[in-house]
Amino acid sequence: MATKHDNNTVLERQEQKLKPPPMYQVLLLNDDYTPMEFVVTIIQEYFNKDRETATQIMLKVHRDGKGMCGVYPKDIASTKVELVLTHARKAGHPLQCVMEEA
Ligand code: TYC
Repeated sequence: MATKHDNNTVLERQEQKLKPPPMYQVLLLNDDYTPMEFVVTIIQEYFNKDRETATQIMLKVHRDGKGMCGVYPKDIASTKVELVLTHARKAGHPLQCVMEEA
């Protein structure tokens, strides 16, 4: 669309080029050592899931090797990964948490 200005110049309106920000999935990965109960509480605490949903996600990770806990903008996803890893290491568990573009 074009807009006529007072001084007779005509400015073509800029195309809208802004895309919505990319979103990131946060995934937990399976391992043989982290206790199931610990993973369930991590999912409840950091991904705001109720106990039943957290248990389903944990079991999916246990069965399939990985599972999605949530989808967030980049900085929030990255903060969740760091918080989960810090909590797991402090507790002495090798739990792995990663993010990937959705
Ligand atoms: N496989 C683990 C066990 O049998 C449980 C587990 C589930 C570990 C999910 C990590 O992300 C994980 N104790």
